[in-house]
Amino acid sequence: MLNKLAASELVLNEDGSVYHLNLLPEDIAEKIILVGDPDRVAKVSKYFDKVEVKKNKREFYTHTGTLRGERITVMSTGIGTENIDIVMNELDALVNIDLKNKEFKAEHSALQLFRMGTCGSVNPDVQVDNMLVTQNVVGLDGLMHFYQDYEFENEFSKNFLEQFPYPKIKPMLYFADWAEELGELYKDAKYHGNTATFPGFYAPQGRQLRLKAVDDKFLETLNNLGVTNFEMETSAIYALSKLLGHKAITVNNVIANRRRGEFSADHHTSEKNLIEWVLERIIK
Ligand code: R1P
Ligand code: URA
Repeated sequence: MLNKLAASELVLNEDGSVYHLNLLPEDIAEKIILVGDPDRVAKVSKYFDKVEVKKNKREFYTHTGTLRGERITVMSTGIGTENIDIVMNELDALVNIDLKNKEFKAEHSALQLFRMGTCGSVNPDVQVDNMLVTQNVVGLDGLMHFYQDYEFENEFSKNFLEQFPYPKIKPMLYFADWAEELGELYKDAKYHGNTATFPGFYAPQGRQLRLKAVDDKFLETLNNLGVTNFEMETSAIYALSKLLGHKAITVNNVIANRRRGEFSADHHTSEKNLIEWVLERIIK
């Protein structure tokens, strides 16, 4: 009885689906592509042989079907790590919790998660319209402060934490421990970078329209500490995957070079290239 979850903790819809994603266990594949933009879901699933499931609620759009005979899901997460908190916990509930009895399953199931996103580079030499796989990620968003976290340290994290000069922000670092198993998806990426994940697009990423950011030199400072690119989801995807026992990797298309002030000349074509590049490498 003790591990039976209360109705307030594991919230379900009337049809028994998980509350925000609006999905039943049979609606998802083991291989899941996560994209930020809800419009990107149909742009991905149009390559599937067939789409069997189409469901949505709020910003969470899901299509499941087959590609070259293999079952696959593509789902939008919307923007930000607070949405990733929902996506990761509800995806995990779909495979590791008996939703009818609200009890943990005895056998653990691991999902394979591929974030297919966009990012801005802060290394002047990292060029737009290329694929960047996240090797290490610096979480500057704060989500993981609310979980009992896992200890992680490598050369990059040690150097980064020793030199990080903003005392009010507490970074949490993670890394891609799945990379070696990924073959071409990992090897063929033009860049293997250190990604910083932020809780915003403007001042948190050093953008100043009418408001000033804390530091004019934010981009240079992070780049000098080894950060290659900025986005808004990967820290939570890597950390929660590790804690929940799933495998995750992020491939971002670089659409902006912040140091050179450049934006992709044709980000629609760039997005199409990203989709085709990833699909070709995750299903043979
Ligand atoms: C900001 O424009 C959004 O774009 C990036 C950021 O992480 C953030 O979600 O990723 P997506 O293109 O996957 O949404
Ligand atoms: N996504 C981000 O979060 N930042 C960028 O600069 C580009 C895409």
